[in-house]
Formats: sequence, C-alpha cells, structure tokens
Amino acid sequence: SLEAWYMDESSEKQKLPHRLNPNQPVTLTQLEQIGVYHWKLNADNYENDPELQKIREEKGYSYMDIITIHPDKLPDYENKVKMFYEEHLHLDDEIRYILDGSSYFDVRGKDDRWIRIAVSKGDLITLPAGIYHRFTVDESNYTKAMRLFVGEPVWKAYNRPADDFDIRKAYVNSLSCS
Ligand code: KMT
Ligand code: NI
Repeated sequence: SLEAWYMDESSEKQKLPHRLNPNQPVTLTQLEQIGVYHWKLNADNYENDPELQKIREEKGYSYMDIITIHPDKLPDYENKVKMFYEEHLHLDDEIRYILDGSSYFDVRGKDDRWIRIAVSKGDLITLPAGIYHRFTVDESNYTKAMRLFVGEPVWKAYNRPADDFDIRKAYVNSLSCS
C-alpha cells in the first residue's frame, strides 16, 4: 500500500531514496503508532469523489487547495524544495492528498531516526501536529497535491528545535502512552 523505510544518515542528494542496505522497511502499523495515517483513493476522480467527501466531512477538512511542485509551475522552485526539506513541525496536522507525481515525506520515528515515506498518485497522508518532519520531491521533480486543513489554514512551520510548544509536548506524550 504505502512504502516506507528507515533512511541512511547521508544528508546529500535529498531526492534520492536513501535506503539502508539491506533495506529496513517500516510498516503501516508502525506509522500509525507515531500518528501517521493513510488512505488510498482514486485520484482520477478527485473532483467528484464520494470517498474523499466522506473523509473530509468526518475529519472536518473544510479547506483545500492544490499545489503543483514542478520547476515550470512553482515560482522559486529550487529554494522552495530546499525549504520544504528543513526539519520542522506545525501546530496542526499536515494533510496531503497526492493527485499526480510522486515524492517523499520524512518523519522522525520513536527513536528519532528518519523514516522516509514514498507517496504517489492516490495517497492521502496525514502527519500529526507536533511531529518533526520534512518533504522532498524525488528525482521526477513533480508532485501535484491537494492540501487539506481543518478550518482556516495555518502554514507556519517551526524548524527544529521546537520542543517547548505544548503541541510538541502532547505529541511526545502520546508516544510514550502507546
Ligand atoms: C509542505 O508542507 O512541506 C508542503 O506543502 C510541501 C508540498 S505538499 C506535497
Ligand atoms: Ni510540514
């Protein structure tokens, strides 16, 4: 369904897969334990999809917009790709529905190691408020994604270290209790 793996320690060439050798997979269950959830939807039908509507209604995802990450479509592409890759957290969940292309979300596991999550067309992924994470396109340099939000969107990112926020403390607490 969704492929994820522990990353090697190299900080170069962010768009490469950075698998360990041998590969060390991370399961969907392990992702759920750190608060990362996933749905697979039919992205060809995103404009009129009852399954997406149901998720949006149940979760209260009232806001949505669409971002195209591609050198010809996104102004200041290279700088933005670098910026998305800075380790950060948000005070709210990050909810992304990949409509086309492919890319990686990296999240910190319980042991603070990087987990790389490969997403592509049809993947709806949610990262919990307070989790340290980052994003990068892969070598295809192309991702079209729907950004969803509960109410008015707040895009503010706090780069690590951001350990003093209540939401960060609550997130860390939620890990030790599960
Ligand atoms: C983010 O929050 O890092 C982004 O919006 C990146 C693009 S969304 C696929
Ligand atoms: Ni983010």
